[in-house]
Amino acid sequence: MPIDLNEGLEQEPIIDNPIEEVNELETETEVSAQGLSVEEQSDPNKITVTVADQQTPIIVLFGPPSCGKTMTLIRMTRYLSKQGYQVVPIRTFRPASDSHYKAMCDGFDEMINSNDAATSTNRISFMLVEVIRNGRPLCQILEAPGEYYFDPANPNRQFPVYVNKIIACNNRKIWTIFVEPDWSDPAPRQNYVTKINRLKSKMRTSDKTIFIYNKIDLTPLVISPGHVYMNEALKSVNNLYPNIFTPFKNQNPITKIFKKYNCDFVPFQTGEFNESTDGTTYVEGPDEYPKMLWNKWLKLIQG
Ligand SMILES: Nc1nc2c(ncn2[C@@H]2O[C@H](COP(=O)(O)OP(=O)(O)OP(=O)(O)O)[C@@H](O)[C@H]2O)c(=O)[nH]1
Ligand SMILES: [Mg+2]
Repeated sequence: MPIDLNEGLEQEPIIDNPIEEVNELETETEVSAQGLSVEEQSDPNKITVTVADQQTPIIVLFGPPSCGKTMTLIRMTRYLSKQGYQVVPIRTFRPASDSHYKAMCDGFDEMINSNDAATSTNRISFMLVEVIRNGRPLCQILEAPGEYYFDPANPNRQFPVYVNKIIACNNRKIWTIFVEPDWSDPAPRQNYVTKINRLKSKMRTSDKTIFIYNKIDLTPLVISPGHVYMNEALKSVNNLYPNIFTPFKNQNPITKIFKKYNCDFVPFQTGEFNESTDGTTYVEGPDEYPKMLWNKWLKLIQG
């Protein structure tokens, strides 16, 4: 896989966003912490979603519970807002009766800017947002509970209907597949690789895949903020998740000579998480990481 070590690594001043207090959102007794109704919670096949815009590519944040999908949405939203993009929740994604989703949309900006990471990730649990520049939507980003993509306790579970609906919709997809430095037991990682294999067989040829190595701060691979030993990072993922890149091998007899894999790879850090008696405080990580990811996404969005 060709990797340019210097790509996206130019230094930029890091300016912290002002931290705003979050207004308490109303919690409805009939919805779970994930914003699902009791019926949806007990049977995920009952989860209903609507993708109204069937043109704009969808970036799917795909990964197991706790790998950092919600924090990535938060980090990318903060970064893109600073760069002059608008990141806006898509209100039609969930049924109008879902008051939790409406509250998430209403409180989105406050949640994004909260330094109370734990609260934010509990509240942003299942959302479709769009990234807009000069009035034009560039992409949609889907953030959903990890257990419906891969549940380590139930690794053979089929994708629920709504995931299959997203897979089948006409929009081009940028599959952003999360990996992380350490799950101590290798079995779930192997099962996750199997799940990715299954996902790959459902992807269209126009879809793109990028592996995101989140929590890179927990590895010894960081040279300086945003600057990572890339070949070692790739090797480390391949060691932790044997054969994870195999389904993405380039089969074209000509192009495979200079492009071994049909996927991309990026290291990432959403931020620093400090435990205190008041809970977890979130301080966003270096801008170099969201900059690198956004550049890769843009390239994949454009084809
Ligand atoms: N060290 C480190 N920890 C991280 C990073 N990103 C996320 N975390 C930790 O991982 C936890 C889970 O992150 P989330 O974004 O909520 O994970 P998720 O993938 O949305 O999880 P589910 O919603 O359960 O599927 C956070 O509360 C942090 O403790 C990172 O870049 N570095
Ligand atoms: Mg989440």
